[in-house]
Amino acid sequence: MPWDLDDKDVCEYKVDPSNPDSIPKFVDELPVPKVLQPTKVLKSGAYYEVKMQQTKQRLHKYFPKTTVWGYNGTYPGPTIETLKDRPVMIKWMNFLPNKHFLPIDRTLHAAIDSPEVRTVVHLHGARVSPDSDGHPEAWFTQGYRERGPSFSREVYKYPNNQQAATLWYHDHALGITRLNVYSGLAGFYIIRDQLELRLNLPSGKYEIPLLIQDRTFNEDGSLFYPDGPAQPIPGASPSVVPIFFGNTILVNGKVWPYLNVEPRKYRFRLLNGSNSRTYTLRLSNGQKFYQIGTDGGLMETPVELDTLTIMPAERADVIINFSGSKHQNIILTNEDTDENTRNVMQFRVVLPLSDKDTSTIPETLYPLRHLDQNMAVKVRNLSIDTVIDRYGRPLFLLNNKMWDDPVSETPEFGSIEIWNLINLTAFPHPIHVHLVQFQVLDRIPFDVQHYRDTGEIKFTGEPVQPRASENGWKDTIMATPGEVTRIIMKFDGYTGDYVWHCHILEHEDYDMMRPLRVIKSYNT
Ligand SMILES: [Cu+2]
Repeated sequence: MPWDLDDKDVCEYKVDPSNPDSIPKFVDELPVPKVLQPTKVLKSGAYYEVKMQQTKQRLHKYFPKTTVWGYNGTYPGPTIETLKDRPVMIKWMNFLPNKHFLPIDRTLHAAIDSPEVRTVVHLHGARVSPDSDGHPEAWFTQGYRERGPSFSREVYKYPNNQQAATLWYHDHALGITRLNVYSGLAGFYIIRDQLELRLNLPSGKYEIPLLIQDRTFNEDGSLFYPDGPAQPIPGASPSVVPIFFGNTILVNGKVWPYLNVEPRKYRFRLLNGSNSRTYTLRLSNGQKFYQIGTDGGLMETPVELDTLTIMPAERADVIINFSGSKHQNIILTNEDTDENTRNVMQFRVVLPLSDKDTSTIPETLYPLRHLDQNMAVKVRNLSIDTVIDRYGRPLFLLNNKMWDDPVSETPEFGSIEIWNLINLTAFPHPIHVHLVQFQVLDRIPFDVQHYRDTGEIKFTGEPVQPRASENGWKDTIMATPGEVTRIIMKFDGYTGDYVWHCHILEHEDYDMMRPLRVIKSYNT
């Protein structure tokens, strides 16, 4: 066994990383990613240099070290923090090896004839110009030696001209995003503003980001990712899989960690950074918690919840009050039939209260300007469907189009549009639109067969209001099966080429992603 023999703890348990039943839970303390300091502070803003590097990290106390990819050599990457309207510039640099350690499907776009290891960084939820958005074809290799067709700059500019929010940065390279993110390329990016700072929310060591991800390991502790479906695909090996669920849950890069907390309020910025898995979270002692923010920032008012569902790439800002739970061990659970993935992490309310908790859960948080349906100049019907590809594999498509079909979503700059996400498949997809934050109008049940036959929407029931946890600015939304999920957004900020896609990374890579081009308004 390739254990690190210098680690005294190693032989205490017979741990097989590939078998989650053998992995003791809650033996590692939750790591909190470090906040990155700028390389230099210029008049024009803070300038950072971030290197993507391969490294080895101990993801569980009783695991050998695991090879991962990290920003500045850490998984998750360091947290970048800024104030609203204070520009940030980041030179993203690729120092990764030339070979990927996960299986590449050469039948996918860009994976056919491009260099194997290519990267590009997308700041998810940010309003940025197209050349800093991390277009999937703006990839680059080590030292920028090779560059994708959309590559235009080494240093990305983030104006942060948007309200305080939990954003995250992650890899977005065409055809291999699922592998690059799974390898570890993800981190938090937090925008703060004066309005939020005045709210007296739990802060400092009482404000903690939680990146939740599922992984599967090989026996030697290395990351396992399937090289194809159980039934091999002739002509496509390795092959992308239609969905991937890991059997082990990590938070901030540790397997099933624990966190010692004081009996007081804490603010947690939850991010589902998993490839495919959706979590329905709950506290094992049944206590309620308060959601204060969605993807795009703080909500109008806090929402009291006992469960919270988040799909890949969705964020939820929550406050948990441990003041009535002294000496309890509380598990953050996930609704699941599997005994292992039913656990996410543990809170131990064992620390003494170090000071009086003066933080609050304000009754009102942040003004929310509701977008008016009557102001929409366009309604787009956009189907979500699946076909069978030439290898017999399922292929999920937006509006029945492939990634490289001509652009069809071309909103005018400054215009408001309603998008009808018409899900004809049997399960939900998290749909993400770049550049904008949108609002959910409702979900309306419709006749799937009728739509297939005629291309027309026939509603079969009353509109269902968005869940309480979705009442705010969103950039990623669950498009539920058998329903038309209606979202409304204003295409503000920039013109140019962006994308919209499913955030199940296995879908995004094959081919559930479409160009989005914001065009100049004809009226100006
Ligand atoms: Cu999908």
